[in-house]
Amino acid sequence: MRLIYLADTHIRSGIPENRRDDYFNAISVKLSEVLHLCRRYQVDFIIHGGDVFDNPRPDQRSLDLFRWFLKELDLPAYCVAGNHDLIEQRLDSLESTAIGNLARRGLIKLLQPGERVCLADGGCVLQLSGQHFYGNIDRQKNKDHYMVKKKRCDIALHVTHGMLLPRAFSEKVPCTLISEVISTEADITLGAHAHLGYHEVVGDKYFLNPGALARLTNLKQELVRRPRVLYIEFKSQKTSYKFIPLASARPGSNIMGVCQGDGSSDTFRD
Ligand SMILES: [Mn+2]
Repeated sequence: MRLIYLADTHIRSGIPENRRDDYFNAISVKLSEVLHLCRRYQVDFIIHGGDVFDNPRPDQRSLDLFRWFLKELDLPAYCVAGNHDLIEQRLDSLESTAIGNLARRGLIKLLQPGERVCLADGGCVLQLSGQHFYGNIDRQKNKDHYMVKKKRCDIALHVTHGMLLPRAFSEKVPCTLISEVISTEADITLGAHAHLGYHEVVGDKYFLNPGALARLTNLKQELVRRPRVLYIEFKSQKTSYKFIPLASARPGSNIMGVCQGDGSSDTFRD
């Protein structure tokens, strides 16, 4: 079983405040490259970690782009909702959002809280689960939403859209530390929301976030970060993965406006 994971595409037709290129064209080209990678690596499905759109009810051009991507992909697309996919960060708004609509039409499959999807292939049973974003997800004392239990599977993979981080980013940004969720039974936890990404291995547990496909924040790290996706392959005895930088992503210095913060002040945006 092979998959590609991408996150935080923030599809929108307007130009974000920190960009000075044709943002819509940039995200279109990146999605084309993701399609190319899916074919080259012969993946069985993709996972999107949320913030598909920059807005819960995007304009037609943005909707058309993502629908084109799904049609060309022609594979199952599992997804969790990000904060930008929800109205006022309310999980009960999901039904009336663009990704809620795509799920109703069977174009994407939302990984609903508490649900486990079992996929079996070549002697490997994969358990797939996810957690949508919701307001205050990172202020809960109970970290259960970031954790999952394994049931009759070889590998468990849990996808989350929240501020899961190896280290605190800023006192002003609520987060959940990987050390707080280390009792999860997920072999791989896929992160989103934290746009700069991370790669943490604790014992035999992997916490992987390739970072956002879109560069939107005015953090100086965005000047040097290359957007990437994560490729994972499950075989009966062995799981392997690699981050794949997108060749089509232009250097940050060519596309970003003035970047000044390093995240320690309130320059952070997700
Ligand atoms: Mn985001």
